[in-house]
Amino acid sequence: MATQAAVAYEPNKPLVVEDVQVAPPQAGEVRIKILYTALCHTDAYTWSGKDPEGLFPCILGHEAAGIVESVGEGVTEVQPGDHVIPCYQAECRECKFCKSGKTNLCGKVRSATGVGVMMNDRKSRFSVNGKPIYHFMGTSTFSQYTVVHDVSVAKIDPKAPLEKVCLLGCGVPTGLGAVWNTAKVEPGSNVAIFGLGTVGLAVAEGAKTAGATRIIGIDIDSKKYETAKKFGVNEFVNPKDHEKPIQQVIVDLTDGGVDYSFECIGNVSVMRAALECCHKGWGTSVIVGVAASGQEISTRPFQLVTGRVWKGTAFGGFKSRTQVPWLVEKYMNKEIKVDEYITHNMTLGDINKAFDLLHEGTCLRCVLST
Ligand code: NAD
Ligand code: AHE
Ligand code: ZN
Repeated sequence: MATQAAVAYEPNKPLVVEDVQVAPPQAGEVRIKILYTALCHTDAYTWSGKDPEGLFPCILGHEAAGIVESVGEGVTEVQPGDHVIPCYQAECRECKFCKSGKTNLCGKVRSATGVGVMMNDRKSRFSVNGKPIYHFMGTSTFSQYTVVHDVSVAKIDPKAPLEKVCLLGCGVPTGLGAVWNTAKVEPGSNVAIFGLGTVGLAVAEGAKTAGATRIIGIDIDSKKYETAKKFGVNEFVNPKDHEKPIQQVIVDLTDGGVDYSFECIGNVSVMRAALECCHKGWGTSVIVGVAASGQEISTRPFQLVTGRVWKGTAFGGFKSRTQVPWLVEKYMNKEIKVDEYITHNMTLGDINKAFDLLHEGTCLRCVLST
């Protein structure tokens, strides 16, 4: 079928919204009519050319919701008409990873999603004038139709508003899960959050619901504090207001360091600061931000010898097909925020303007209708 999609032909060159051919789903695949897609900073990161897995031309996008249009042979868990959220972190329930009970990472299709193709024939389902266009993260949601693996589709309550719950495809679950699943923050803890974008705010919300007492937001943009208060941040530090390194500022503020810290920016120097502001003996720091190709983290090993723990999280540790529907129910029951992260609404045709907005301090999530 011919459909409108935003194609990234080269790093940083404006996306071209044009007619793209989308092939029918093959065995184990699902074609989805995407109705709403949000933009995440990871899309901007790959578009910038700094993602070692970034391939061009491609169709970016991974935070979306839609309706199943058709399914390939052997697909049993969804059917046309089902309301779904595509999941960049698959869940096959059969591989070594899924069965381990130790991780939400899935091994079934990752070797294909990392190189922009589908597992079956290692080819793309997208083309323009007969030339293939790469998939992205196994989702490619900046398109009116996309094809994904069946293990990458979460079927959700059809009553859920797709223009809101599309956010449950990435940023909000990542922040909540970083707290609930990866760090496992306990009541009474003190927490430091570096970076108060959508992911950092969702960490704050997760920390508040987990019963954290002090929730310290750290951002180089002081305007972020006002919004962050609504998500649970109750103290704020702008590193630019201090001469001392930010880790020292936080250690001094918290009688030796925080119980948990979260890096939600993608900056390796901040990752170090986030680890080093943790309390000796037990403080745990979780890396959430995605850092550019070639970047590396460092610290004195003594930081770990003396009991600090360094961790990372992908999609907040949530098992996608099982837990995204559960998160949708939590939203429907008003137990988690979603609407509050949506600051802008636009259309797919305005996607380049939406990316400009993403780099402005006032934009959390911009939802595009396709
Ligand atoms: P964002 O750009 O909206 O937020 C980043 C915030 O960090 C901004 O408020 C900015 O002012 C602040 N900031 C920048 N430099 C800073 C510094 N040196 N010190 C303190 N604050 C600073 O981004 P987002 O959408 O919230 O995403 C955050 C990161 O999380 C990105 O790297 C994104 O790629 C990543 N991410 C990871 C996962 C995952 O599964 N691990 C999922 C989603 C997003
Ligand atoms: N290709 C990138 C990987 C970036 C990355 O770490 N992605 C996160 C999700 S970010 C969503 O906004 C993730 O889930 N990683 C685990 C995985 O399997 O990709 C790079 O830098 O190489
Ligand atoms: Zn994302």
